[in-house]
Amino acid sequence: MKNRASLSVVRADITMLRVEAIVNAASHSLLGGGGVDGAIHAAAGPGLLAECQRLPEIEPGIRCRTGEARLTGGHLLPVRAVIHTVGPLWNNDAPLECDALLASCYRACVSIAAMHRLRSIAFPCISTGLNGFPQQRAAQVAVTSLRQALAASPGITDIRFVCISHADTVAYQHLVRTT
Ligand code: AR6
Repeated sequence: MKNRASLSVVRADITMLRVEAIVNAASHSLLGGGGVDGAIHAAAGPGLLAECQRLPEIEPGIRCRTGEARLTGGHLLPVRAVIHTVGPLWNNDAPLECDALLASCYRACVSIAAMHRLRSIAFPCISTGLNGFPQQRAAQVAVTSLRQALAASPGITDIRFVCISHADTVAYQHLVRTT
């Protein structure tokens, strides 16, 4: 099946975007943290934290495993949904395992978005902040895994890569053109 989703790159604060869903680079507890997670919880307000607390724990303190995704409402954000995914911590000794877990995050986000008929999704550069994943490598995994996942999800028409840094913006623009 062919998906003609447009992949674009935007340099912005993800909490300002008007799309149907934004992706959060969350922690296992889904109860907030630093980086983009902190920004999303701050902008969404306490209703988001309360909804996350109601999501079932798989194990004590763990609501989402690395490479998986969970969906909540957008609360005070201008979006219908927030897709929370837990990216891998970069490990120099296991780069391919890290790549696979990061690819799994992108696939899981597309899958849950398709299930809820969300057509436009904005992604941050998952794992490249506090989790320490090398930026260029993460960008390559993001674009490749999304292109593959989108092929099976024709309802998703608009993907935005949201970058904070100039370096990420340039890297994604190049990869979106060439991958
Ligand atoms: N809009 C878009 N991108 C942002 C924003 C924003 N408002 N704020 C930061 N970024 P990080 P991770 C970028 O650290 O590496 C948290 O504590 C940032 O520049 O947010 O996956 C969680 O609770 C970087 O490029 O996420 C987890 O425990 C990218 O978002 C852990 O950190 C990801 O950086 C997740 O770490």
